Amino acid sequence: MFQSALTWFAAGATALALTLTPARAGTLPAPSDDVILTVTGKIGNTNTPDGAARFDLKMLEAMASREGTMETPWTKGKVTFKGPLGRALLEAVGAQGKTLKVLALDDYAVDVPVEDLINHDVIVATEMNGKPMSVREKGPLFMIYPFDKEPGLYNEKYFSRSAWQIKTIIVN
Ligand SMILES: Nc1nc2c(c(=O)[nH]1)N[C@H]1C(S)=C(S)[C@@H](COP(=O)(O)O)O[C@H]1N2
Ligand SMILES: [Mo]
Repeated sequence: MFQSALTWFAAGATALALTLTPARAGTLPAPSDDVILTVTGKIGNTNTPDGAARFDLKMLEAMASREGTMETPWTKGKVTFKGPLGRALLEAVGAQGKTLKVLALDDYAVDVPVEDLINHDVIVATEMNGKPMSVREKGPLFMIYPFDKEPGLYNEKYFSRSAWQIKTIIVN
């Protein structure tokens, strides 16, 4: 029993290490424009003296990204979301934790397992239908699960993790 739990844990840790390739410490450039996302907590790469990783829109747009056309509970008809893969963001900050506390401008907060971003092509959407989202349109950043590719994610569990108006992510 103890043995198998250990083996299971070791296998999980290995899978995590293999899938996430953190950028090397110190390789995160400083933002040159308005900061729209701050990442803190268990991260290896920072770009401000207070130990945070801060991103402007250009920095997020430069990351490995995905675009998907899908229906969501919050939009009318099919819409196309585009943005950096959550995985790419985790790698950029050198994330070392297991859970993300995602905080929004409206003070909504939700815990998102790091595994979600490893196992699914979750994006931190910066665009809807080819345009940035205003705060009124649930921007500037909206956590979008790949409902187009994985219809099994279309349920309340993942809806609640689909935070909009994201401003801060704490890696715990
Ligand atoms: N920023 C922000 N994101 C959010 C929420 C919110 O209140 N604020 N509600 C969450 C919850 S609990 C769910 S189930 C879904 C859908 O919320 P809705 O049904 O109120 O639209 O969005 C999630 N994302
Ligand atoms: Mo909810």
